[in-house]
Amino acid sequence: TPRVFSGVQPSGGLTLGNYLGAIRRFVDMQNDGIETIYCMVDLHAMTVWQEPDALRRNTRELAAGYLAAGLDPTRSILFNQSQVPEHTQLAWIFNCVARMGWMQRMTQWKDKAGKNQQNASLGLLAYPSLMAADILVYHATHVPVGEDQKQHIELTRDIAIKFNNDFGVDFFPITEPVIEGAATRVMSLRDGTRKMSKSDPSDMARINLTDDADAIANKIRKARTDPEPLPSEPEGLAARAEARNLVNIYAALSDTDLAGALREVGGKQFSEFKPMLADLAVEKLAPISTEMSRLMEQPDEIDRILGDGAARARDIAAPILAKTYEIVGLLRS
Ligand code: AQP
Repeated sequence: TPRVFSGVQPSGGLTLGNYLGAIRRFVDMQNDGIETIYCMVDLHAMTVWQEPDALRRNTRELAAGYLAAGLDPTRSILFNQSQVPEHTQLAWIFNCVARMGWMQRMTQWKDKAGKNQQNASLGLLAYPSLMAADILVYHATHVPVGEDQKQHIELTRDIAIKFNNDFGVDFFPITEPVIEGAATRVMSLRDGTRKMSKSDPSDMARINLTDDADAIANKIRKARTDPEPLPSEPEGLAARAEARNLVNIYAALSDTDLAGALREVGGKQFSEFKPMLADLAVEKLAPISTEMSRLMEQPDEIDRILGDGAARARDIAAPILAKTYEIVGLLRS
């Protein structure tokens, strides 16, 4: 039977990229009646420096974002990673299964570590091993993610395969990534070659789920574009990264694809298209942001939901970890 796991880092406010690429898909899978487990991966966030107060606030804000977007704590398990110690316990075993070279090949490691790799945290290098543990400690079969996480899911599969081979067992499943929809890779509003990211130093590069209508309209108005009108076919966007990104966002928000969106907006100038996009974004995001603000006024309720989710997550993870310990020969008495 399928079991879905995914997570988002509380490393800043949620972006439209996180929403369209991941969280909206999480909600769809929950509503399809699949068993769904969604995590706030606070231990991943701290692989780069986080102010303790900001980490606490961002974890609650992420929980509020999950709930406001439609995740239901009675139908999905919602929790933060550090409250379920089985993740780090399994990650240690995976650190001993995975190879250094696998980690060093990851593009996220190269991007985030930058030129001075010697000065990056050891946690940042080991990130994919903890991610494999997040997934496999539940024997999850499917992981909805944005395009940027595909490489890490492949590494999760490699770790599962090597573990099963090394110990001669058929224990960990070979997890499938689920990368679907018009917006698996939402790009920066300032640079169509970079992905929209929470940690981009420029706030103008992203739409935050907490942005108000004026901020959204302003960011879309100032978004980088080119002088040509929109084409009528997707091929016409091939060499126009910024234009393609805005039409992609429009398509995702109106539940269609690039071709469908261009049937509606093809031929328009940006002066006409941008206000349409801003109106649509406000229409879709305002209810989420209003609900997030309401929930953020009830931190105790959020903490209660996360505590309850962690207890339910541990009920699944603990026996899988115990079996793993037995397989590898860690003595229990
Ligand atoms: N721009 C994006 N387009 C589509 N999907 C995206 N995701 C992130 N950015 C985009 C998806 O959101 C999920 C959670 O991401 P994450 O928080 O675990 O880490 P990330 O991919 O590193 O996201 P950010 O926003 O860029 O965070 P920072 O700046 O902290 O690194 C994942 O499924 C991801 O694919």
